[in-house]
Amino acid sequence: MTISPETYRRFIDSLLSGDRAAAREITIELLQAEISVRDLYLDLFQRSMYEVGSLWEQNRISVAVEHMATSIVESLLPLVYPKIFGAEHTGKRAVISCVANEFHQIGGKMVADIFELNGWDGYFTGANTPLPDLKAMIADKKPDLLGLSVSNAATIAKLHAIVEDIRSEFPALHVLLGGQAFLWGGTEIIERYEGLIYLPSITELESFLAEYGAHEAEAGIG
Ligand code: B12
Repeated sequence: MTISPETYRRFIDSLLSGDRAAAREITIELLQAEISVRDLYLDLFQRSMYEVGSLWEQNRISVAVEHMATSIVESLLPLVYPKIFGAEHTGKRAVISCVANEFHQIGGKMVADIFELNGWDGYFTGANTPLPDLKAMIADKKPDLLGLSVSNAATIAKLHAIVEDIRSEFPALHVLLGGQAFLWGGTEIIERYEGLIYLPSITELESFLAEYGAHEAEAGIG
């Protein structure tokens, strides 16, 4: 479903002016019109957050306005829960995490929601998760996949050590990487370790999960 330029404009204006009721109303209208979770997340929430980011970068809005817009978008994500948690469960599990010192959590939250939508249990640890605690969560939940969300380019330098540490304890665990940090480089890490996959957005994640399911069905697993 395409979001009209007028609707998008109304939405971004509501974020920048702090009109929570209007932002919520627009989201509900789109859900009632049967927009897919992917389209809502990418074409409304992600697009508007990227615009907020560039307005902030150009000093056209204050940090306070950026924080306000971010908090409104975060508060709207649960509106899709009735759609997400209705899926039949496959028994597959994913742990999604933002590593230590990574405070951007909306992308990771969306990723966890897409897992749920596809019948997985998506455990989301949130922003700034210390590595020992992340490893304890992996030991507890025994996920089929781990997703790491990295937005801050400065985190990329620490990613090798993080992946190595996780791999030494969980050698067979496949790791998905995503987030805007990779726009500035760093994807070469996937060449260094087996079972490491970079996916730029939830569109590629949906295709990946469809293929994963098909592969397992073919192999008679699951
Ligand atoms: C909101 C925001 C913040 C908030 C975050 C609060 C929160 N609750 O999440 C706060 C205020 C904490 C923040 C802080 C900072 N921020 Co900031 N922030 C943003 C902003 C405006 C929006 C982020 C967002 O929610 N995007 C929307 C989501 C949906 O998009 P996404 O994260 O890309 O996720 C999608 C994909 O990448 C992918 N994906 C993401 N993770 C994963 C994981 C897996 C496994 C997979 C498969 C896919 C996947 O799927 C998602 C859906 O498609 C961006 C602007 C932008 N362009 O995004 C800047 C931005 C990310 N921030 C930036 C910066 C510089 C900072 C600070 C360094 C600023 C400062 N000087 O303090 C700090 C760093 C803090 C830290 N240590 O992490 C820069 C990063 C630049 C860079 N080279 O690193 C950006 C790009 C702004 C800019 N244009 O300069 N920020």
